Amino acid sequence: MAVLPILKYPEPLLKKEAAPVLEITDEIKQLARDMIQTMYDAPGSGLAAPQVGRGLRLIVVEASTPEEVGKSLAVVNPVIISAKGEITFEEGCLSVIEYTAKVDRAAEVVIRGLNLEGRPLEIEASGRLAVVFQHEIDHLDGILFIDRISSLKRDLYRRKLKRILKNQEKNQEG
Ligand code: K1U
Ligand code: ZN
Repeated sequence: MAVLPILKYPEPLLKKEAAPVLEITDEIKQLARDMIQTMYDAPGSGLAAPQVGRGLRLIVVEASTPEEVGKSLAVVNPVIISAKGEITFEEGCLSVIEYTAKVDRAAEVVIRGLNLEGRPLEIEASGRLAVVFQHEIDHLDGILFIDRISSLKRDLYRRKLKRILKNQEKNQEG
């Protein structure tokens, strides 16, 4: 298993729509394992293949209940088949540095997809897990949580990011 580098906004690959996985090969299974390790290493509670530079419809999520810590789940070609209710949740993203913001999402979702054995999966999620699934599936459509906040907040974040990157450059120059 390997920890993969995570692409950071404004990397253009993060804005692209990902392609369906046509066959669950050993390479896809290895990618899913590496994504799980990368998610735990970050640490994060989810990860989508485009975040590690692979334009494929594959996500992993940390699906633990308080009783079961460290239970992760990989979903191939995930689709939201139903959504209801509303929740406002403070989101972060491993690809969006030094920023969190409140985002409105559906409070309960049902996700369909395939597991790594190619068997159909149906997952009912609510609360934080529902938010993480929606956030990860957005990544597959090239959507970041900062695309779901006001343009004013997004502009403020872009300015903040410019300052951060400028300072990073300065510090690297010595
Ligand atoms: O897609 C991602 O970048 C992962 C993202 C998932 C997410 C979390 C919370 C709300 C919406 C989406 C993250 O994991 S952000 C970091 C995070 O949640 C975390 C940080 C420290 C410990 C555990 C989790
Ligand atoms: Zn994210």
